[in-house]
Amino acid sequence: MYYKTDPLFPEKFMWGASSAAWQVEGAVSEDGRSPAIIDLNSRTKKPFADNSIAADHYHHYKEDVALMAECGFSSYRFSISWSRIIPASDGKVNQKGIRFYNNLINELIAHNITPIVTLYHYDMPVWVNEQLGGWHDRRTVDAFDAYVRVCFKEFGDRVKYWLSINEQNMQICYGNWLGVDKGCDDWEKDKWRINHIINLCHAKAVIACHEIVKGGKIGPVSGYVPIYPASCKPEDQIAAMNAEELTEKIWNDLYAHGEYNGFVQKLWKDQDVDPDIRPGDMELIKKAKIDYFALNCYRSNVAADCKPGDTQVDLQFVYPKFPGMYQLVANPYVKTTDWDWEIDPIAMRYMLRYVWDHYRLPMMITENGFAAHESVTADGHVHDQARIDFLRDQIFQIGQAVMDGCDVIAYNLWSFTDLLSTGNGMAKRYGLVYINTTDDDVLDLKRIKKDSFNWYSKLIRSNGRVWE
Ligand code: BGP
Repeated sequence: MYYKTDPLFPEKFMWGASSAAWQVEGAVSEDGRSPAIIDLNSRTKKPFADNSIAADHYHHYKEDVALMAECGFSSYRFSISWSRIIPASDGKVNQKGIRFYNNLINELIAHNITPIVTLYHYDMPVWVNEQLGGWHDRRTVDAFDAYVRVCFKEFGDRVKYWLSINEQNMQICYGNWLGVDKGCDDWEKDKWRINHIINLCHAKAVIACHEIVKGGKIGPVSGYVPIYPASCKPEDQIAAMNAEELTEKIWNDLYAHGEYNGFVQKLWKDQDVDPDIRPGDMELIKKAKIDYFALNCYRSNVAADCKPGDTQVDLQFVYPKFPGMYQLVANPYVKTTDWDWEIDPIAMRYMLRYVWDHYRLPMMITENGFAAHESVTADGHVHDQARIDFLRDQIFQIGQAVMDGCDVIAYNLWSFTDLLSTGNGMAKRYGLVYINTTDDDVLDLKRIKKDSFNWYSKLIRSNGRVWE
């Protein structure tokens, strides 16, 4: 529907930005933190920088929070590093890790910024992997439960918005890229056992949050890439539905309804997969009632029919084929970023409508943003008009979705400062604030407000009314 007026955002809408511990903090070996698998993974991404320094937020958190306040933030979504809190298999809590997050949370609250905390954002501690078998072994569920209970007890008096696991769907869909497939003989089958163990961890976190945190709310974080059919050919529509199931819906149905849906159960039967569901598991999952969906959305995809037996020729990463299910194809109607990500603001409205229609739960945007190669110009500024254009169009569509009737409670863009990209180092910059560092040289890590900082500040201080 086309509206006659500009969008109106709810009165208490939360505006802010998002980060993940391993991508922003640095200080990987300081104050008792032990290594995470993603640290090792990031070291294999040369010529990009690894995560040992990143944006050095660990040492700059006060300055960063002051800048957030200057911008007018009402929320900040960040993650806790598991191995900073529990660095070893003896399960002892690292007080220096607790102190860091206490300081950060207190600093945020002192500036009227609501903390939204992710418990797990890709950073499996090495000790959990080596000594418990990581996602392959159910002992990890207990270790995770112990970790999240520490977080709820230590921080739950001040943190009321919690997120369980970041992009479980992406961890399964891109297991190789994120290093989740380590130790698997047959990933296509093993991934469903791993997925089940992650589901148990998610359920434990939801249950423990409701038990321990007074007034606490919690939900999963879905990595969401809306999928359009390539044409009105009926086969393309079914292909798009298959893609939706295999990349998002299987997970979201489980979070919302506490059950594996019929599609995935058929798939397991067809492919002879045993996800190793044991007595009591589904009762636990059913008990874990989420309060909202957190959604990460950057772009969209297009799916077309793909016959069984159709084989991949090239472009496996960008346009993969899943014979008998779907294939991804290019969208001629949208432009792309420097990294070939579709620039599609309407995907945001589509996603919110879709998730609202299916689950009727409040939603918060926990990631959305524009990456570019950037540098400081001769005048000492970073002029990022392309990011402003991107954000304006995306946020406008969120407003449209709100007018459509969707219950959206927060928008946290990715990212406040530049930080380490999952796969493209410091070269892929997302921030409203430039960090003076490169993949080759750490430089002075100075914070420089980009033009988008000022634009976003005006928008959020007017609760989404001033767009210029
Ligand atoms: C999301 C992840 C983030 C972040 C973002 C951007 O999927 O949750 O951790 O990295 O994607 O991705 P990238 O850094 O690869 O551009």
